[in-house]
Amino acid sequence: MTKRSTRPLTLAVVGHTNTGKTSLLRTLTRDATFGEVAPTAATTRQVEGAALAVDGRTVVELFDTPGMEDAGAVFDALEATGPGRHDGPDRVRALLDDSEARRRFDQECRVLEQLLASDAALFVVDAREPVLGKYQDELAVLALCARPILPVLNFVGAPGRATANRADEWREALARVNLHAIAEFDTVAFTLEAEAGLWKKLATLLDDRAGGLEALVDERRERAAWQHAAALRSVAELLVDAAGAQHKVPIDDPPAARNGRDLLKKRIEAREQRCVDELLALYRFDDAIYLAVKLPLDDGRWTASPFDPALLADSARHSGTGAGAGAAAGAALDLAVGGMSLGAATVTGALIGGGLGAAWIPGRNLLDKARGTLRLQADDPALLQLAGRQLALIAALEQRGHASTSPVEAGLAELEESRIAALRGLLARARIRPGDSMLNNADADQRGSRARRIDQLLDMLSGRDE
Ligand SMILES: Nc1nc2c(ncn2[C@@H]2O[C@H](COP(=O)(O)OP(=O)(O)O)[C@@H](O)[C@H]2O)c(=O)[nH]1
Ligand SMILES: [Mg+2]
Repeated sequence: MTKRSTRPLTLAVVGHTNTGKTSLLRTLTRDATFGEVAPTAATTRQVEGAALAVDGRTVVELFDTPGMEDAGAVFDALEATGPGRHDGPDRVRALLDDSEARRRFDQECRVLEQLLASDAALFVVDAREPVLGKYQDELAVLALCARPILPVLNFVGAPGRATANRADEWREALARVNLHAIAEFDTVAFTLEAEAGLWKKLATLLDDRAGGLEALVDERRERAAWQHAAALRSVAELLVDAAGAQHKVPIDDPPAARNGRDLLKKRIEAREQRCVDELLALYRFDDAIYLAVKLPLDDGRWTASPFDPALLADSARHSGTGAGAGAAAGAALDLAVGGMSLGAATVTGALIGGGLGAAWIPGRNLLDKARGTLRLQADDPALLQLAGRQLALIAALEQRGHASTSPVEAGLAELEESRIAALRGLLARARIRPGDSMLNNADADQRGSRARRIDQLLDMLSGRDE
């Protein structure tokens, strides 16, 4: 039996400046704040490490290194130490021991030192670049360290979202220097499969490490499944709270009624933001440094309200709620206020549209004549809007590498018609239970009907209700 090593596998992340070495570490560690990433040259000057653990045990240690900038000159210096006289690593050590060379090749020496101290290297390539001589010089220098090297082709996009690149040219050039196991992994357009592929390729080069790397792949998969379930639960909780949320407004006072409607909107918007915050934290995109560079969700906030009329019209179209939110809510109100005073008609006219019409609640009185109040709740287009954008946000975060610095682009998730029908049914049930919404009732029983409502929505959102 081969002896399985239990000490962490140490990997030097090497390559030319700006190929995405630091970005690779960010994405593999799910840490958007690791090191410094910039489109300018030589942002990483020191060697910095990060650990990947499974069940509290470090499996892989990654070391970020400065870019090799003048590998050609380093190669010449290595030749000058006596070509063929010693084996590769001895020649590299001789160079590292030479104080003059160390001064001249400060950055390169740090890289070589780290590689000699590591079990293997991830050689990060910007696959959009042609295979220039300087990259071949780098490979020649790195090869002298006699460590397994896994080239990682970056800037390739994700399967189905490929960006223009020269991956084929690179594969050919790498094969010429006997590098046949190659990973394609874009640090920005993330997929779990590409990441698993990287670790599996590495395992082929490091036989006695296959067990630990497999455990890492499994852990990543389990974590992703767990995160997905937790994310859907956040959305289900949001929907129960938003559907049940209600606000009573006076029948005969349009300004007061509008004011009440706006308050209800604000409470639901704030509740949606809480869900956004939960999702960002869950997928570890919530760090302050990260938020400073991430924009469309402006600073982690939606730039548009779920009650934005244009968005609502869109979601009404998608969800088959008819010509528009206003029309649907209006029809329900006509039923509810039939035979009411002119005052009620004026108020409802002032309120209808913009996502907080007053959805008619079967079996209950929307209009409380005795108290002179009208109860407002979010209507279907507004709630479907909430669901659609949170689901889109989940999808966007699951395909986002932690090296991304561009805005999160999350539109509205498209739901199948049968899903929408099921969702509307569940929302209608949540709507008639205002006591289950935390927005009305901070003491809502977390294990009673609220929990059942959330579980039903969760089953529906995760497709378990079929
Ligand atoms: N679009 C895209 N940009 C990337 C990718 N990897 C890195 N970048 C960007 O490329 C630049 C250099 O990345 P960095 O990680 O600092 O490179 P390093 O010098 O090798 O550490 C930064 O602006 C990154 O945001 C990628 O896979 N796709
Ligand atoms: Mg760097």
